[in-house]
Amino acid sequence: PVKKTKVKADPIVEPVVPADTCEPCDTLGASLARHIRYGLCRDDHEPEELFTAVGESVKEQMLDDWRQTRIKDNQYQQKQVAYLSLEFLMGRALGNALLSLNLTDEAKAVLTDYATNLEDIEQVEHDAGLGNGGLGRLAACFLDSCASLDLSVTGYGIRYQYGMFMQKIVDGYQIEQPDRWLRHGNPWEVRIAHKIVTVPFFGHTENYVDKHGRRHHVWTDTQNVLAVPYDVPIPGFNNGRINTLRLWKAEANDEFDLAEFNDGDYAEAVATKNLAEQITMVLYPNDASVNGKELRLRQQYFLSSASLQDLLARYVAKFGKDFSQFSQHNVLQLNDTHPSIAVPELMRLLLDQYELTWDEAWAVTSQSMAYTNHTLLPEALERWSVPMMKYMLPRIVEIIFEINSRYLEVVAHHWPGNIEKLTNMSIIEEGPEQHIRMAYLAIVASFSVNGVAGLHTQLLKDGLFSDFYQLWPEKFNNKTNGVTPRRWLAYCNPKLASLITRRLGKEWITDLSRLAALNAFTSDKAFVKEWAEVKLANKQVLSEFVEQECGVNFDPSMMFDVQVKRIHEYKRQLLNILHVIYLYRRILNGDTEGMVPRCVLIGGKAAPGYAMAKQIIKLANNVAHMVNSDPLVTPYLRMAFLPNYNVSAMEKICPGTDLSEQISTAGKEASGTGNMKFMMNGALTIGTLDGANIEMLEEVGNENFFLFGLNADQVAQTKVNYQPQQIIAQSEALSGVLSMLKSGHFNLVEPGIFDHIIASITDPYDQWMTAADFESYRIAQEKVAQTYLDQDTWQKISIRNSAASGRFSSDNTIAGYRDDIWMKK
Ligand code: T68
Repeated sequence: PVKKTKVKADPIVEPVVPADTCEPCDTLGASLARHIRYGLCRDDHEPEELFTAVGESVKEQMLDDWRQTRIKDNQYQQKQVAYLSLEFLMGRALGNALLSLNLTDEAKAVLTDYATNLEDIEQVEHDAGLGNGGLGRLAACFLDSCASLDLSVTGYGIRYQYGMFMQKIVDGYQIEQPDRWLRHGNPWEVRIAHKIVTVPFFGHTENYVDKHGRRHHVWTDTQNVLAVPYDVPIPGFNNGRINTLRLWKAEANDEFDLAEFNDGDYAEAVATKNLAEQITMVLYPNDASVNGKELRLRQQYFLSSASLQDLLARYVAKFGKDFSQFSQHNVLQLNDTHPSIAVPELMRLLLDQYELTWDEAWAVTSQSMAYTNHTLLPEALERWSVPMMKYMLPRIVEIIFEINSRYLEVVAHHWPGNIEKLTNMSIIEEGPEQHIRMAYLAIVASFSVNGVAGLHTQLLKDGLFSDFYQLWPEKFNNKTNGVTPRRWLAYCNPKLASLITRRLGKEWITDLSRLAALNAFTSDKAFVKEWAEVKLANKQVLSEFVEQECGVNFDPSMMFDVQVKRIHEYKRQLLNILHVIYLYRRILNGDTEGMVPRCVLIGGKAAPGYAMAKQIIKLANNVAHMVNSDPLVTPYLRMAFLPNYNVSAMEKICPGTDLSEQISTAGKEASGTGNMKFMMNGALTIGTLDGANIEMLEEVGNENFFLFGLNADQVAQTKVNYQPQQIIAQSEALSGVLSMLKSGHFNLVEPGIFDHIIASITDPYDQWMTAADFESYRIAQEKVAQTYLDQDTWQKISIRNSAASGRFSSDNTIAGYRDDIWMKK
């Protein structure tokens, strides 16, 4: 261990209490000993407590650098980025922190003194599941890349008491249970009580004109909620930067309790307290449809207001109330429209609190906001009811209407006399009840609007936002998603990482494009052999995990075919299940010629209110049951549904996967990011021309990718006169599968439960076009099998996939955000 020198305060700032008067922090080992002895307060500790002590001591190793980072960033030498997101799907922090701090070996050594090992301690950590899926995990990967690229980026989010629900499978059905992830405390967070801010709700507005003729707006009679920041350190990779993820917790302030206390109504007072604290109680588990609940809007405003007050206070401390420099020093990246209420909130703070004029406030706002869109699905576009918003946030609604009326003048000027354009582009949607179109609000106020993959951005420009693209083409840009190679290769796949490092050196960890050099080793027999051995070892680990979680035996000599992601019709887990049924029928019919033994793994959560997704889970479980219980079938085919798929499960899954299923209906998956994690870890992809699959295919080449299905244009054309019945009639395979399904083979004791699913496949209005792509999928799967039979070829393709994954490092993506959006002049 390195001996630390005394902490030196940065000379440019004077801390209130000089921190360099104390001894520097201990080594990890000494720190851990102290935490165990003096932090836990007792000897009979459970693994959870030991984990807490380890977490606390690792955090302690970051504190000096964290402080230095903060001091430096408060100088505003670099533009400050605030990444606003309702979701940060962080997963576990320990292993990642050790990797970033280069302390893994030291931690391993230290823990042997406690008759335990690092791996066991890591398993104890509860995932921070503060997100639904791709969008939340993207935010987490971005934080890692920002810190590793030495960018001053603060993540702002919500400290949900309950994260994403825990999924149990009972009789094949999904059961949701609360995720009490904070039960044993959270060693990574620090409560910063002196940075509490107050967020107003309800009340009404009054306005008056002062003696200088200026109009003032007062939002009064509000119910105020305290926003308490909990800071989480985000270490850069081996570079001394520790950024901050600031998560807000809602707490009741004491003021409004008082009246009730004085009236003696204790219970009422406590009830009000609960109401305030409800705001950050639970993450909404909908990943692809809006939940128009009032509480969700309260969460959005709470996050936006607290974060902006925090940012403005910091700015004012340095620059005073001259906001003309604000956008030079700050940028806000909105992770989808979820925090887009930050637009009118920033206007409100500047107008009402700092007394800027409208034009000044608008200049600040519109030069500092940037918006990322993550979906084209109409059901996922946020629209908030105006009456509801008026009641909850009256001042905010006034501001939105003012923004809209000024912006519609711009539209009218651009398209003179075109009333239809005004109606279509208005931020306010008319109807029996008015609604605010949050995406339009975000576009109008942002200097940058980006999609998350090439096709997705193109579809935004051509379709969903085409009017806006015509009006402001310069705002639109693409930023194809990426994933962090630290967590998704270096950490989760140590065997492959070590093999790569032995051949290429370790620079790939911060420059993933270097993986391209692996291509040179496809003709190196020893290397190919080692590559295959690593995969086999990882399959062994995954097999143990599947056995433990599902009670199904996955034989590592079989092909591991995996689809893990949220369950949604557009992602087409159904297509995958239909293919399993097809293989199953073939085996029952004795048609096993050329068949490759495979283990099919499906995992993912369904939104609790999404009935069809839940039925798909049930179908997967029932098919798995039939497949696995027939000894004539299992030599060729096995299937499992993995309960409670989450970040830490993916860390075991992607290294051990042979075939990655990315089979969404073209035009529906904005990008996908799981696809990239699999590719990095040497899985081959079977996929459609959708989202980032297109760019993956571009990188790796047609020969190394199993492409199938309609493209986005063909999907749109086919929709006009879609006749699945005809398609089914023409496919012997699909007809057979459907008749088996209809016969009740998989649901003998629960007749009728799959009728909806069956009907959806034959429905001419089936948006997801499962039947249309079945044959092409089946043929592509045949090709997968043939290729797999030739293991030498398969392993080479596997290497080429890893080698071609460099572009999908989130470092690359973040460099794009930095150059084109954040630092753009
Ligand atoms: C995903 N979106 C896209 N939304 O589906 C995926 N949460 O294609 C893309 O790769 C990823 O974002 C990152 O860009 C989501 O994950 C949500 O989770 C969501 C949607 C609505 C409300 C809350």
